[in-house]
Amino acid sequence: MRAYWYDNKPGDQRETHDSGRPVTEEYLASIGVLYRRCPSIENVDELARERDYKNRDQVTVSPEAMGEVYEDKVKSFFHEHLHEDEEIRYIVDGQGYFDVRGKEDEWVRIALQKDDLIVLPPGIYHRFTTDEKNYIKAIRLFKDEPKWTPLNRGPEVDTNPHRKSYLGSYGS
Ligand code: KMT
Ligand code: NI
Repeated sequence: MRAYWYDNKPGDQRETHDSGRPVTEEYLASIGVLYRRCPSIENVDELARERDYKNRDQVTVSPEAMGEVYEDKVKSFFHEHLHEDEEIRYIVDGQGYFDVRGKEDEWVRIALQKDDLIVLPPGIYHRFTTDEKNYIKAIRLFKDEPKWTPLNRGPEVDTNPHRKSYLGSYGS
């Protein structure tokens, strides 16, 4: 895992967009984003037990796995959104970027690779993209039924109770 402030320069979302300014794991924790390196699936099982997760699935995001819808999928993952549930992702293979909003509403880019696990709290605005290698395999964990409906950023979602509760816990 490597985190840094996004450079906001034009160019494909899959480029690194590294401003050269690093972001620490402590900063991520202060906005409710938890990082764990899990060299073994048992580490993931343990965390799932602790947090009462009962289900999971595995997805591969790549042109080979998705065919002609790949480019559209990658664009749709990159729309800024939030969820009413926690989002946990464990990278099994390949790599990709999760961008999350920092306290001043600036993008933090979190580069994840094999064995990296990330917990995004409910209500945090974020987006996802593959990198220039166009390949990631990840396990998605969920508590019961998947409630992954992405709620795209806008005035209505800004006043969603889960958004307000997030800002109450982690807002500046
Ligand atoms: C997400 O939350 O955007 C995704 O599930 C993308 C695929 S998981 C790497
Ligand atoms: Ni999401």
